[in-house]
Amino acid sequence: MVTTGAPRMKITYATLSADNEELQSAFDRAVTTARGQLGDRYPMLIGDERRFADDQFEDRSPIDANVVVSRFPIGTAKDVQDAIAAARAAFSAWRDLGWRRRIELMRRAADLISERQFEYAALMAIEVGKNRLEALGDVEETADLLRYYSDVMERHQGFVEPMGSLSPTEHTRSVLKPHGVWAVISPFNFPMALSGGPAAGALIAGNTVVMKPSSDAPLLAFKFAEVLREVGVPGGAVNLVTGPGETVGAELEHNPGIDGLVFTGSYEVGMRLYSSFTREYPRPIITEMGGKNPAIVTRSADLDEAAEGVMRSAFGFDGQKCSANSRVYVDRTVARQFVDTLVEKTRKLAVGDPTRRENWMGPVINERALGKFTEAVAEAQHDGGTIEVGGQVLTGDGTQRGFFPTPTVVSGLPLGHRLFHDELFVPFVVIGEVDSLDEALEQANATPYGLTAGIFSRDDTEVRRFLDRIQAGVVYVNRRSGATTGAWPGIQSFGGWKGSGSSGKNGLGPYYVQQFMREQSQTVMGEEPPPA
Ligand code: UN1
Repeated sequence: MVTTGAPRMKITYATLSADNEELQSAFDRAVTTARGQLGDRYPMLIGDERRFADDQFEDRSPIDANVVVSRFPIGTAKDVQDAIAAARAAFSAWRDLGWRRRIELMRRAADLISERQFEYAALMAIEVGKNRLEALGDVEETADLLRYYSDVMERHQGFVEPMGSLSPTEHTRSVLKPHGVWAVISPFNFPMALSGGPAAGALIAGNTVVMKPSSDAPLLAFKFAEVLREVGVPGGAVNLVTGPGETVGAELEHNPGIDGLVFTGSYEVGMRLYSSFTREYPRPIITEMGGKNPAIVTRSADLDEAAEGVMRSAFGFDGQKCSANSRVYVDRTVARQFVDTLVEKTRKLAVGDPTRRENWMGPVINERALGKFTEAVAEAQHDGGTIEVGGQVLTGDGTQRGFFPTPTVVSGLPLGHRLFHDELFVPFVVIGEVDSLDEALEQANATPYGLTAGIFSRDDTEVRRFLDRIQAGVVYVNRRSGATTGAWPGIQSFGGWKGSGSSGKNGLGPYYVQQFMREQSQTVMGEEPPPA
């Protein structure tokens, strides 16, 4: 087991470097072990059944498209229906187990995930192309999500709140109760945290779940579901189906046996789900969608800090985070110096096989993503932009078997250009020059998105103005470790305003678990209050 002797150093997205040799060699060992498991067949999890299928799809590595990471069933509508039936059958027992017992199981699962951090991170690095710190962070974030949501449930003692009384014989309380069965549809970019976190929120609240991970990254969601079963979460409480959105996703969207849906992914899919899921009656749906996250650099900024923060958030995991920084509004008087510093830092980034210690950036997830990158570069050039650095696709040393863009900084495009507004999900950042903070804020807010945003300024009045005016659910001031990225459970809650998210309540934060419950007001007449 690779976890034996693995160092216990907490790795978050803000961990800047790990020159801990013990950690590095533990990760190298884990990669070797992970390679031995590549190509394995996995089942769907439906009730207590492990359901294999003859029709399978291959989950291939973006580092080398010849490498099959895992094989999963191409699920059918019938598989989804069976999973929903299993989840419905398991619901009342899971609810009646009580929140104390549920969080006990979740905390045990969290510890198991932390123990296996290296094993899971190595698989993830190969599956989606994350570097080691990002992959280790994703796994540990998942464990902390379980812990944090458990803590919230505990702090509120299961959300039973005594209310006022209009007479001595009237006793009222407000109780939050689970809905039933939730679908959890998750993306490739945080394969464990974005499948495990939402599933944990639903489960801790007392719901049962049917998970459907991205076909680009089903393996870590599967590992998560397996851990839950291992610690004793009953089979029917956590189900997992795999396969295409058009069939498997569509069944989850339309089946009336689903009581709530939590989705993380693109704006287009999220908006479609948002309206179709509530067509019959208002079932709860939580959507976390995209971002076109701005950073503002004022003339008072520490430019080295700003360039470092932008570089990390624009290019970390190749810009494939919905929190990624993809546009910068910089005061004209410091623009040249800022861009030069950013370019200098960007040139130093090593791109290549991200399972290797020396590479900070790996591939984008698939050929389509690479196509988006090359199109954006061509469009920027065509429309008069300057490619300050990057704009290339690597081809040597085996990289031609994967999808490796170079980190790209573009200046000189008009502020109204599409590349300032459309989310690309690739390592591509556009720089716009502005004359004032107000102009920067106006531009920053002029998109349908409102997920994350950052400012670099040493002027308190500017900072206050930014905090007052910026339209985003997660904001950062002078953050060298990431201008717009790197939220951590219980530290920064994470969610979007406007077109970036539907609920106005963030994940990773104190108001998340409650969204998986509905309120009941209970008034009981009598001399004595009713038993708890
Ligand atoms: C996402 O990319 O969908 O703050 C969300 C961050 C991460 C974002 C994850 N926690 O950078």
